[in-house]
Amino acid sequence: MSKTILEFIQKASIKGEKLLAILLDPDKTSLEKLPEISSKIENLNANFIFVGGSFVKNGITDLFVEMLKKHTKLPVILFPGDFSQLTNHADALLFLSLLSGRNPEYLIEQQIKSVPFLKNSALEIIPTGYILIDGGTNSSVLKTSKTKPIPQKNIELAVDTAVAGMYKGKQLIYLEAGSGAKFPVNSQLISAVKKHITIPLIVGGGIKTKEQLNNAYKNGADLVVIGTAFENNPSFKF
Ligand code: 1GP
Repeated sequence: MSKTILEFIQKASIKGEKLLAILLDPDKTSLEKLPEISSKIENLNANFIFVGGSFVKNGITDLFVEMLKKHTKLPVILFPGDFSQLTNHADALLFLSLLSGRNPEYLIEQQIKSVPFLKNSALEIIPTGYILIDGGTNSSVLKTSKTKPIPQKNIELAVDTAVAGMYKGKQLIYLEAGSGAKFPVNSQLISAVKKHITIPLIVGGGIKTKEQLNNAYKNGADLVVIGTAFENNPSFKF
């Protein structure tokens, strides 16, 4: 048995077992629907529920996760757009640094602002290097962070950014094409990054079909995150 969520992801990555997370945005998911949504997520054999978004209204994540936990046994992992989205009702937190950007607010300021909360919290904190790749849309990460994504073609820069993240001590690397991306992160980029890191790789943004999901897995994603496709059609089968 893994003691922590990070350990569970690390072991799966070593064994080549592929993991799935469904992302719920508290701003777009009504509390009344949580029982139905939770059972649909469990039917998809997802491993985790991620909760977060770029523009979530202040304070609603706490109640959202508290209610969600009443309806699911799956671990809930916070994937916050900012420090106001922290809650002790979750199991773990992706402690994100936006390594592709050059905005200090998302490299270190938000992280410092989260400390007064985290100092008194039992949340598992998972240091995560977050890398925004151009998904062909003005994603909300791009708008909020006011940073430029790495072009899909610039594989070398994506690899070097991921490796720098690993050297800095990140435990996970997250390649993000942005929610609702037109194009998910391409195969060559995923496999090049995977080849150069020894920590687990998360891939998300714009994955809408089973084929795209399997493609991300085949090229080295250990954990894939799906938000919009599930939001638009919770009965969708991956
Ligand atoms: C998680 O932002 C993504 O990495 C989710 O993207 O909403 O496009 O699935 P989608």
